[in-house]
Amino acid sequence: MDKLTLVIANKAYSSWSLRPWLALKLAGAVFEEVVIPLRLPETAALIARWSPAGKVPVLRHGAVTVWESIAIVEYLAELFPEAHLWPAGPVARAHARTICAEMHAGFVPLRSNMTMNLRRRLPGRGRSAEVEKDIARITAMWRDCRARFGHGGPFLFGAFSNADAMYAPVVTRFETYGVDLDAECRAYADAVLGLPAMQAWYADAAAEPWTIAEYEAV
Ligand SMILES: N[C@@H](CCC(=O)N[C@@H](CS)C(=O)NCC(=O)O)C(=O)O
Repeated sequence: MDKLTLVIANKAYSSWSLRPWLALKLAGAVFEEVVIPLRLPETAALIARWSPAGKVPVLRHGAVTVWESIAIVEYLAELFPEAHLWPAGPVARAHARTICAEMHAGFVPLRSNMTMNLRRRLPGRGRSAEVEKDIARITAMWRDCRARFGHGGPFLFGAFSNADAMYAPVVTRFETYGVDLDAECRAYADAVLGLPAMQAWYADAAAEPWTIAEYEAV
């Protein structure tokens, strides 16, 4: 197989980077990771070497370049069919793709008021009425997935899937901002947080030398 490189940003802050990184790890892929720290004078030029869109994550696979987290996890599902990054069966698969699209396109209040920050604990911060609506929608969605599709394991569709990769940064936000979860959602969050790959990402985030004042000022 051609060489795989995933270009990402700070592990402490970059929720979009975590998603395809986790999918790659859970697929058992061998890949090189390139971290470009955000908010430095050279950031834009470094990202431009990899993608004309000016954002990370970017996946390079030989001559192929894929950007946008959702497109990357789709590509990974094709590249690693044995990893079953989409659940089996058209109904579960359609549902998984739908909630991934909902995540990719939406939850703006949650994303902007509860920014990802793996090195902080800020219980109660950022909880506007709009954010509460996002939390209610996401936890209802998780409960629904677990009840309808989750029988084969602890994740949204039983075994780990791209849906878990897309919602992993929401799990970390609920940790950072101390969102109380019911037993079902707590068990799901714990399953995600307990993944060795998630623990490795947290450890790397803790060891990063960069601090971005804008993301610390929530
Ligand atoms: N819709 C994109 C969002 C990517 C994005 O916003 N990435 C941020 C980092 S988390 C970025 O590259 N920002 C560039 C910058 O701030 O210079 C995706 O799903 O991949």
